[in-house]
Amino acid sequence: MSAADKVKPAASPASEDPSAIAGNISYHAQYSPHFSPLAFGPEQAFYATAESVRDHLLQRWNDTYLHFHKTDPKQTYYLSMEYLQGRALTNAVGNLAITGAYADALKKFGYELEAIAGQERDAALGNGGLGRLASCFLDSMATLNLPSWGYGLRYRYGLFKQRIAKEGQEEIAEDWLDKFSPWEIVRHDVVYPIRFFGHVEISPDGKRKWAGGEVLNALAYDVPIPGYKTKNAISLRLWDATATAEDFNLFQFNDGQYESAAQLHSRAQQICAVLYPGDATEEGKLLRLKQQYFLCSASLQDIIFRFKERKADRVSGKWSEFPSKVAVQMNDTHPTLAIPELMRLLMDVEGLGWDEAWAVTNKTVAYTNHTVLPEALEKWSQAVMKKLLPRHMEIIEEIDKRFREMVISTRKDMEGKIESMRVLDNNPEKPVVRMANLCVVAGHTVNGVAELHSNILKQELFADYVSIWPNKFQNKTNGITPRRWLRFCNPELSEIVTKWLKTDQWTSNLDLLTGLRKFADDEKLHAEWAAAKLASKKRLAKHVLDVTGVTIDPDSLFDIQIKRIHEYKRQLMNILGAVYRYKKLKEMSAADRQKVTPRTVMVGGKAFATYTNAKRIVKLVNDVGAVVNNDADVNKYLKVVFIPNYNVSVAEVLIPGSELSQHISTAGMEASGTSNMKFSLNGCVIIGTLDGANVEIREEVGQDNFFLFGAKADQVAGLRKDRENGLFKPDPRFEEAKQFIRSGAFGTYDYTPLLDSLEGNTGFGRGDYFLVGYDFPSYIDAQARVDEAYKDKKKWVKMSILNTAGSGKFSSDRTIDQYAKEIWGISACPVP
Ligand code: 7GP
Repeated sequence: MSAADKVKPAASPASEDPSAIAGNISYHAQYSPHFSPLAFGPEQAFYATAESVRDHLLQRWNDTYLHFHKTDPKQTYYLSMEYLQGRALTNAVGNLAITGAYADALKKFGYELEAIAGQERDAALGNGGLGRLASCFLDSMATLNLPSWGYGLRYRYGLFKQRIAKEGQEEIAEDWLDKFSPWEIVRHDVVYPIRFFGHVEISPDGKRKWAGGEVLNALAYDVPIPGYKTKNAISLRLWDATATAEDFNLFQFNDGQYESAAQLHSRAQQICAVLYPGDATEEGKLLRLKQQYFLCSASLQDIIFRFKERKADRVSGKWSEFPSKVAVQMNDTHPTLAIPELMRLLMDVEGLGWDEAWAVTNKTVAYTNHTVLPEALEKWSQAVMKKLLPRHMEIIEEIDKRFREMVISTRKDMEGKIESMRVLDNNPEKPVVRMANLCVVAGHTVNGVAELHSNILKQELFADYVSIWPNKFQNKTNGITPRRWLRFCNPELSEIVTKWLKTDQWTSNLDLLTGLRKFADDEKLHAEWAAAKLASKKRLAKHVLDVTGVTIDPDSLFDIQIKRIHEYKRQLMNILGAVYRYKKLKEMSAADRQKVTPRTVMVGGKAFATYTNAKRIVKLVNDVGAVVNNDADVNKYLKVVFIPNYNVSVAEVLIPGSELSQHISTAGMEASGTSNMKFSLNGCVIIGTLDGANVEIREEVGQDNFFLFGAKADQVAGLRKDRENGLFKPDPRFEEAKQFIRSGAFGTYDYTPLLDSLEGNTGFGRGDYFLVGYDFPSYIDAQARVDEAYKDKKKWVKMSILNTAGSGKFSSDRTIDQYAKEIWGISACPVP
């Protein structure tokens, strides 16, 4: 039956009355014909509903654009290669405060809003924490009415989808755009040319200009981002790469040379095909650099266009005004090319001299570092850079030269350090451009993402620069949006929080959560709190059954670790702990087993396609699960489940249902972590090391409500040295767990290389660099404390409440407010 058979179509979206909304949904089913007219199943209902909601968003987007245009405030542009937006429908109606109206409207078609929202595919244009952070930031920027936009790429396939097969993880292309995304609006009038390759031309007056090569187009797609309970909606502008009809060689085509006729079109498609294409080959490296430049060039051309658009007299310059109107934030080093690109546009296109262009660039760009892992600090081959971006390479060389001269002339004492501080590494074997150094030299501010991480940046990674620019370095502890990560994903707990605080204002002022502390012993609250948790655990158990076929017991302790699989995050320690627990259970008498706290250990996360050890870890978790879960002696006391295809919408089911979550990285390695904040906000207790934001979470929730173990960051270097000197004595429990796996207890797969990575002398990529062996005994002890604590229900619920109560600091509203005041210099500009 068609939608119109049920409800008469109505074109206007403006009303918030359920009947009018139902009419508008019916209208979209009818007149935005993506499907044939008679069908109106849940999928069709989702698209029609989303398009109806989009009408509301567009109205706000237009009003906001116009308002910013008129008031001409300073605006921030967030450049990021990643955004992990997840689903948008629940969030959009929630932020617009029209959830009830849409739920009622859908009932007229016989549908539940929650089920319809579940039809949506995740927009998975990100890899991990950095990408999800960018999405949380957009939500906060819009909510705080800040003039700000995000820029990214519109990947056709995003990050891969993970499937678990017999051999372990398999990657398949993510099909989020296979049908279409109802949230994006293509802007056919926002198109910029992007050049690659070519050469530098020098005119008679000495002016340099980039010419030749090949030119593609960047075409804008806007995803409106609504603020929470405000009229403001900002933009996530995603660039797609296109070629024109002129680039299509009709002559060749008619001559049967189909592929070469459309060569440029196919190259355009490659640019936005996937996030992080494999970079083992030269082609792969070139493609990644193309992607980065594509994002930077299109965004900066757009920023300059808007700068001019907002005041007529900017056509002829007034460039010194630019930094008072524009702030550019580089989300890690991927958008570093924004620096030479802004220099190029200012000098070669707008006619500024070097000093003037440099002053403008320096006052405009700032850099956030998200990791200290050496392999993630980008270095691009100078040869590749010269070939793809010859003019930018000249500019980078000049920046490098001027930096050296500055240090030599003003800081004689630093001369010995210059080589490692330079932008260029001219090592004849492998000359490279160091992107992080370029960001530090050119940006006005550099920040880390948690106190500990920012201190490590200042004391280690960027220590030499601190002595030159002591005021350049800041900390901005990460945050998460409380709307998506509590209000919308955990309605049961949200209601309880609102009821006890007697206000729902905590959704935009998360510090109000401290008000829960005074009820931490209240028995009534305990009962409600435990009931909400149980409901979420049941929902989670259903998800696990649906996607893995494994039945888990909602009365067992739900213990979760979800994040990208990486040796430094130490999922291997988690699984070794589970193996040890299993072995002990097997050795116990049946009577003793009954005293054990039943546990369900869940692990989820994607391993990068070429990261072999990470993939072995995925396989191991699955193999251990297959044995443990089918062992009738013990599976009442322990289950081990690998959750496939971890993404934002899976997190929204897992986090509310969690009781213990693991944030167990080697101290000093995890810049911040943000899922730790989400878990804690949802009343989950953390077992963790003093790493990243764990340190601050523990301070806020209280040390009694956090299971701490492991080496501290300042011990790590010494422990590695000791190990190198043969001073490390492994704990027998660690040996026992490894030996059990080696014995073949979990199948015939060869785990030798994985386990060997934990043996021998330390060194990167071998010899237990991440100190699993050193931390294992204290980890097992901490887990034993968890088991004991869980037996005391009252104590556990109190810990849970105090975790939520102590989470106020970790709102991304707080983080963004600090960026706005302390880095960007922007202020709120609400639509009246
Ligand atoms: C991550 C960090 O690993 C995580 O600790 C932090 O919470 C998050 O950024 C947000 O700041 N880094 C990445 O996701 C990443 O890809 C390499 O870093 C550039």
